[in-house]
Amino acid sequence: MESSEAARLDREFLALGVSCNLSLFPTSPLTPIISPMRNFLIDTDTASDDAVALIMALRYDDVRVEAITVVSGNVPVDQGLKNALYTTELCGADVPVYRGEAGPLKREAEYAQYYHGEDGLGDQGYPDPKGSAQPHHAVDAMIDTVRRFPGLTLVTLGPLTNVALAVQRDPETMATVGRCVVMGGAACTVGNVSPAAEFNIWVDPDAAKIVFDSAIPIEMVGWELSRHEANILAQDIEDIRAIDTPLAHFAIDCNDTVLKANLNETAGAGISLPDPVAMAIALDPTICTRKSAHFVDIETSSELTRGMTVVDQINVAGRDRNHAAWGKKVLSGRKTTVCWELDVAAFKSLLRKSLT
Ligand SMILES: [Ca+2]
Repeated sequence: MESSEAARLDREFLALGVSCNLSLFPTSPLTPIISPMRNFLIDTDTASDDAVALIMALRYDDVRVEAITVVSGNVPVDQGLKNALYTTELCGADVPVYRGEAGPLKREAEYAQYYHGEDGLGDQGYPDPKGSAQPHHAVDAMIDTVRRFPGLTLVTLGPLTNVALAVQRDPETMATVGRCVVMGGAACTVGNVSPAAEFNIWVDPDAAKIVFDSAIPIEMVGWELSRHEANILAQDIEDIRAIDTPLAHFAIDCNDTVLKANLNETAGAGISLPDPVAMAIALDPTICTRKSAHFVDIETSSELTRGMTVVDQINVAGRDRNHAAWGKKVLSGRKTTVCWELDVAAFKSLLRKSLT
């Protein structure tokens, strides 16, 4: 069977909520163990919306989070590590957390503490986590986890530095990822860190290009899906507060600086939650109500459009006149699934359910 065909069948299988894992210690080396659980690996620059996304995955019925890998992004990597550990402990989850790269492949680290708070969790004075990171590097852990759970779902919530290094080190293993849901980019629309680019891709465009050029089957969830009515508005905040659990209050409290910054920065009311939107689509693919596959390339050299996710929306990249810029991508045949529309009510419902 062609590997792409196998990957397609695996993805369809996963969409049915069933995964086929090769255990480290199977009863027979050739007998796959059918598990009712879907295996997730989450790469995160853990700040406030990442924390909410982690809760959603950790509390979802048929999903087992096998590993959390942390990368520099919204906050420095050690702060993100603390936040990821704190969030898993809030959920009572026993998931290994790994420290990854402290900055982009070729550029200086850039953070978004003006948006998420100095500690990334709204500066609420949360205590340090009780646990600590695993001794192995996140990139090693990522490759090892993908190897152990072929067909797993990789969800990326931060810059793609860790994933790019894993692709460079072991492209064959990384190509066995079943789905890769990327929170990142802005498909044919404005950016949030520059007019052209969204933060995760802008921070490390070189890494994003490596990942988008790879054989990993990417579903791109741009930040525009988390705008406007997808914001957690005053009534949504009231509904979540009314759940009255520690997780519900945490989800709102840790986004306190986001609530204020969102209003100042984009004149948008409410809390913007890009990572939970992407996680919702990873957990329940039907929450993305319109998607299509396109060639997508990442701008790495221009200062004006650094980190722009250029989507061949109307399929013109293959024309002769575009050969210099797009020929290599078109020849590779590697398209990205772009998510265009969100079932907002289903997203918010899933979010509330995870906080009960
Ligand atoms: Ca994030």
